[in-house]
Amino acid sequence: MSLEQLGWNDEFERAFEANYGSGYFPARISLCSMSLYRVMMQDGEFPAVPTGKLLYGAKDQTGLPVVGDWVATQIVGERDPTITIHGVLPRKSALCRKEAGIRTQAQVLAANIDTLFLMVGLDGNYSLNRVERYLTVGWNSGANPVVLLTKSDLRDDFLELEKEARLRSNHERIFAISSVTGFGMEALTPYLVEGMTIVLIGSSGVGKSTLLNSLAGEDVQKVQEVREFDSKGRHTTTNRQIFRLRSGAMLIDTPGLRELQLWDTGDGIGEVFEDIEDLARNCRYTDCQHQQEPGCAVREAIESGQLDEGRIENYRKLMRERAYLERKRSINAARESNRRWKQISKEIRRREPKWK
Ligand SMILES: Nc1nc2c(ncn2[C@@H]2O[C@H](COP(=O)(O)OP(=O)(O)OP(=O)(O)O)[C@@H](O)[C@H]2O)c(=O)[nH]1
Ligand SMILES: [Mg+2]
Ligand SMILES: [Zn+2]
Repeated sequence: MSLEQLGWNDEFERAFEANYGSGYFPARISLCSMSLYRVMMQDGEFPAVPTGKLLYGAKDQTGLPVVGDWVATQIVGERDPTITIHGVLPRKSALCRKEAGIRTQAQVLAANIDTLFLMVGLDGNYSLNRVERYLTVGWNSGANPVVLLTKSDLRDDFLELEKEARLRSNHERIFAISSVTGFGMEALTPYLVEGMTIVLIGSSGVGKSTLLNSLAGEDVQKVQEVREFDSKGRHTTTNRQIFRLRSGAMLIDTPGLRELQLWDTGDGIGEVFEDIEDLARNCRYTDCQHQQEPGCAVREAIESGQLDEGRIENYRKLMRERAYLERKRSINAARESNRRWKQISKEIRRREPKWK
């Protein structure tokens, strides 16, 4: 298999070039499960281990290899050769979220992806707010976000819901599909092209592994029934893994997410809520909160029925989340610079000549 078929391009080649002389080979991470890795290279797929230097030298979590990453590897040992991972090449795209829980840390879910399949189930848990949230996070990844409304066979109004979602989130690439009846699958064909990488994102039970199996034409991943009473999944998939389809496209199956919180403070919100931001330019006050202020163009649009009330509420919620995240990050940054300063002053004191 050629590296191009695995997604290699000129940009990666340029970034890697200097390494060839020193006995390193490029490879792509195909499986990431706790600290267990597998890599794909010209000769096939093999287990690989990151060096201690890479694991403990990384400045934070985001420096560690994730599924989809291109890495510099070496083959060590004669009789029982092992592949070691020495470094991660700059990513052309990365899906990042705020790590689940209370810590303010980025978590990279997958790297070097061309297309995101952001999956939202049309069953019991369906929510338009989730579609907007996923799109907001997705826009910041650098990959092309496509929303799949799954399990369209479970309700009759799926076409209306598809239309409503497209309208409300200002996004055309939203498709209702069913892995059971095959409905809507042709919409995915343009993305399933040789050398392209697509990642499946969504909560547990939404049907990520089922879609993968259906596109692969065989059962490559285990799937499990969702809980009857609330449509929640059972966290069946536990690692992130690349599967190559017959078309040559690479599909990354991932474990279900409990939450997809914003991380990048890029302009994902502006992309999804462009209409609101356009309207806001006509508000009388530049810092208008669109609550009760006079001359508020956003409220006017809601009152005239031009803008959905739920949409503005979700917009506010995501903006609050972003502001919170920015505050937390600047506190963290201040702490870090404090810590470094203390270290430096300690060092200076240590070096100061002792006169007495
Ligand atoms: N009716 C219907 N059921 C579906 C569809 N796609 C998946 N399912 C069912 O949903 C359940 C969960 O599917 P999975 O593919 O395991 O879900 P997942 O997103 O991989 O879940 P995790 O691995 O836990 O993150 C299974 O019982 C599937 O048969 C669909 O299009 N229609
Ligand atoms: Mg799964
Ligand atoms: Zn306003």
